[in-house]
Amino acid sequence: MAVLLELDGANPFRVRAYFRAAQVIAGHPAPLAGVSAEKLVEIPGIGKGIAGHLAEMESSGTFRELSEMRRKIPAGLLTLLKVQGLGPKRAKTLYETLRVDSLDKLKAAASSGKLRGLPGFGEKIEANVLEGIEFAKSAGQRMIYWNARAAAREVVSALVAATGIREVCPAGSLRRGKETIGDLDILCAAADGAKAVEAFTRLPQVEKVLASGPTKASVSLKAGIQADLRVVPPASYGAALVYFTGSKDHDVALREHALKMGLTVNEYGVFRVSDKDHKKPLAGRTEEEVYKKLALAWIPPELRENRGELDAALKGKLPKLVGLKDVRGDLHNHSTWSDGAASLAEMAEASESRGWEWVALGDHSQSVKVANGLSKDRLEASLKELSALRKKLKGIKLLRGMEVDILKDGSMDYPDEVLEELDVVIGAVHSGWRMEEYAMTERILKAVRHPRVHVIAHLSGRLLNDRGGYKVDAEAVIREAAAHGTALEINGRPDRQDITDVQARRAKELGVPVALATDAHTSAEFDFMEMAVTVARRGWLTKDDVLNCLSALELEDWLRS
Ligand code: DGT
Ligand code: CA
Ligand code: CA
Repeated sequence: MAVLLELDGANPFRVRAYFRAAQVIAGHPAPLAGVSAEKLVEIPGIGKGIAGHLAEMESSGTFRELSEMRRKIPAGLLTLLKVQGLGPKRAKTLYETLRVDSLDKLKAAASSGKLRGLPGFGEKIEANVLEGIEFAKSAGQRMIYWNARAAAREVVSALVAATGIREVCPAGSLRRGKETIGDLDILCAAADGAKAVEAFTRLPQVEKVLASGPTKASVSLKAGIQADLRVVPPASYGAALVYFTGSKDHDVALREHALKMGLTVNEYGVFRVSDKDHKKPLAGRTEEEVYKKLALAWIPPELRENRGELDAALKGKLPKLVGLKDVRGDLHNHSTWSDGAASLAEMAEASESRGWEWVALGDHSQSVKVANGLSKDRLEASLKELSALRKKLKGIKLLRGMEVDILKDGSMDYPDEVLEELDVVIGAVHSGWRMEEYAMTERILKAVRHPRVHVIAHLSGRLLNDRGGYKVDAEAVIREAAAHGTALEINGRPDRQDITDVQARRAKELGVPVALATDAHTSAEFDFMEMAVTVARRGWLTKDDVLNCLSALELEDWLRS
């Protein structure tokens, strides 16, 4: 509403009131659904008008004024806002002066140099806009892994329930754990393909059947992603699983490797090249059997990207990948002391009931005002609370961690004597995102070198399908981290997932310890550890590469060192 009002040239105070309300609601620790209007207006930033809108939204999903504004403002104008560097003011200028209301028109205008002369623009902004367009175009088309996995699980269990067929498995990029997923590829072993296809196309999760045949079907799901089903005979289930898990590059490399042995491999099995009609499969029932026939160890799906996994499998040098069960604690999360929704006590108890041996309970530092960062005094108070919790909870080692802002000049958001009191210091950038790459890199390098900083968190600042993050020379950071024994974090929030799989592998190569983090803001979000583990596995990490696999004593030794 605030954005639409601003685009409409409304009174700035009115615009600000909506922005503020949105911020307050997003940052409010507890859900506001079901809260009465009288209680709502007690929250600073929420007035009577907005409380009324909220009530309307609860019953109808929207409110009258918003629907009206949506009709008034061209939808194309909102698309422009997806481009980094274009706020409502500039978007409005573009629309009013050049009649730009789509990304294509924007691209045409920017590439022909028409933006630089407009009020509020310049050559630099024009260049940023061009760069931002490509990202905006691709954003939103692929689904974030975590959501795709939830959709796939629902479909798989419904299909199993409907047909009684037990061998159903999501293949494709989902099985490989890629950060985003183009479509779901569900593989099913059954003698009667038609029966499985029919059950699949009739699932309540299906929005529309796009195609269906005797052994395969394509549908779009209500969850907002396409799903392909393939049904294969049980005797070729393993070969089909290899084929449809991919990646395509892995499959191609596998076939080339097979040919050198006088073998061919396809979705039906492994055959001798001389067996032209593919009459006698040498393997096919299971994946293990297929890989074994090709003189390879079974390759975990997360590694199947043709990044050296065949060679490693051939030499028996595949890494023993870290698993969720190797994780003994979390290093980065938030409580109600800052912008989390659960108290320190709840977060501690939830960690203990997960069977973790230790947990570093964290929050935001003072400068991060939007996230209710802790002043020194509030930090002291939280430390007292934690000491009391330590006496109560004997089953888990409680540490105090903080996500400390790396300020624009590269200094930390607390003085050293405050950092001294913290068990785990996680440095992260939350402001000044538009910095040049070299300046941002210097800023972060300074934190990497800081003797009291243990971990650098979310190194890119990106949000998948939303924003591209800031510019930083990640290689320089990884090298400096290696030199100073600073760890780098894999953030398990599904829309963050940074550092990436490739960067994690690079970190491992240079001996940089990797910290897995849930960045949980509720106790349920400790589940995101699994997301972080998936990225770690794609980065070839073993438990020796990951801080979270240390025992409490080992971790404390490492933190001290
Ligand atoms: P996505 O859906 O874009 O996230 O990525 P994938 O890897 O799931 O790709 P998708 O859905 O097009 O295909 C699933 C798997 O099927 C892929 O990983 C390998 C196999 N596959 C699909 N198309 C081809 C193809 O044209 N050639 C070969 N060799 N394999 C293919
Ligand atoms: Ca796919
Ligand atoms: Ca597909």
